[in-house]
Amino acid sequence: MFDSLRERILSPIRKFGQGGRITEESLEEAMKEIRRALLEADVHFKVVKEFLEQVKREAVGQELMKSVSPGQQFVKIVYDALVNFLGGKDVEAGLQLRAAPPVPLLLVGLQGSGKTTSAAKLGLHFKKKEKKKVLLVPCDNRRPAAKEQLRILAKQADLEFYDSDLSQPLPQIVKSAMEDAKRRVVDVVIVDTAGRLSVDEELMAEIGEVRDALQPFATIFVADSMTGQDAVNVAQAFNAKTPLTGVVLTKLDGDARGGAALSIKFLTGLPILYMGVGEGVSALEPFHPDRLASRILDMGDVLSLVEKAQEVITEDEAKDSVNKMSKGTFSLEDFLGQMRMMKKMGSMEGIMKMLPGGNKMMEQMKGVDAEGEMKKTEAIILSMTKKERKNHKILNGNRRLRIAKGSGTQVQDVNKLITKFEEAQKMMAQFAKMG
Ligand SMILES: Nc1nc2c(ncn2[C@@H]2O[C@H](COP(=O)(O)OP(=O)(O)O)[C@@H](O)[C@H]2O)c(=O)[nH]1
Ligand SMILES: [Mg+2]
Repeated sequence: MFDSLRERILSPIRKFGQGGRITEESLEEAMKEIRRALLEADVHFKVVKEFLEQVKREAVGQELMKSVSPGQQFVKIVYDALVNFLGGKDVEAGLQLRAAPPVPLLLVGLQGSGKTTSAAKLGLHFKKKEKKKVLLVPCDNRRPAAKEQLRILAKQADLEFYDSDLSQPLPQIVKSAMEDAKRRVVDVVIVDTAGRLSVDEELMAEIGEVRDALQPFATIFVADSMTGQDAVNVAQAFNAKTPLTGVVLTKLDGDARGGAALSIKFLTGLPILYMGVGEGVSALEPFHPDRLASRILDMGDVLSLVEKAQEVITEDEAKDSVNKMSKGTFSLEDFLGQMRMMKKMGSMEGIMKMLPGGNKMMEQMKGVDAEGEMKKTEAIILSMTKKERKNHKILNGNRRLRIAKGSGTQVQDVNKLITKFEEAQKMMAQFAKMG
């Protein structure tokens, strides 16, 4: 996510770290680099200007040039500016459904921005996180395949589906859908609409009609982050005609440059509510400006990682694991268990990137096949007997040779794993003492 922006912003900051003090010239130079980084990330020039002014103001106000650790202080200043432009701190992430059910939500946006996918993602989100019963309503009468697409997604996410008769006028469809929603006693109704390749009068008029008939609790603009500033212009055009509530920013898993994310709130006043991070129905996250700023500056996003972990690990499993760590009875068997849980959380790369400094670690590990290493580790541990897994101390030369053969690896691979495991054990014991 935002890889190139991250590198471009961090490189001048890293230079500060080495040289100690900051001079007027080195600050100027860093500001120039950040300016270039933002423009290249397709951030709107007005936002770039304002962003740099904020950073400059803070740098002067906090007497950065007299500071003994200007690098760290500067990172904090840039972090604060990022949080500010991504939407500010202390905002509630996501959409709060404060209305009597069934709560109607309307999704609008250009063609291909991710509306239909986001309808299902949002539905699954409300179902999983808030135990809501959700009805998906297709209202895209332009592309016949869109209805089927939504039906399939509804099935994947196990959500209710309204079988719209798309030969009917759209306002009629949404009214009947709301009637049906009351009968089925659903909590949330999500209406997917048609998009165009660009904003046009007909599209706006049509959305206006649907809106009047549906009276949505929220009208959500779905924006493709890959389109950068364009997404912002379109959001502005929509907002002028049909007041919007907020934005779902999609495709942040791709090589989006960050321009849309950093510009949209400042230029339209609309908060980013959710971000799409993949094609699957569960690839949606509530948008936290502070967490994203943290990720951009490679400070990690441990909070999101913990939330992700909570989705795949039961509380008992987590407690058990912590317990063993603190008692120093954490064995290779537990190590294997942890590795398998990590696998459930997604790719090694995805997890690493959410750790502080993770992007830098990834950089250093370039060429190392992390998934392959993990498979190897798994094979080695699986080739051990139960007794060996419980107590690695008994692993003498003979046993190691047998394990290497059994797992199709080399003795040095086995040795390396044991050393790494012992280091991990030591570290855990230390952490346990600290806590
Ligand atoms: N990688 C990625 N792809 C997405 C995301 N959201 C949507 N897509 C893909 O973008 C394409 C268009 O999405 P769709 O929901 O049909 O857009 P619509 O025309 O606005 O309804 C599809 O191939 C989706 O799978 C996302 O967050 N990440
Ligand atoms: Mg669609």
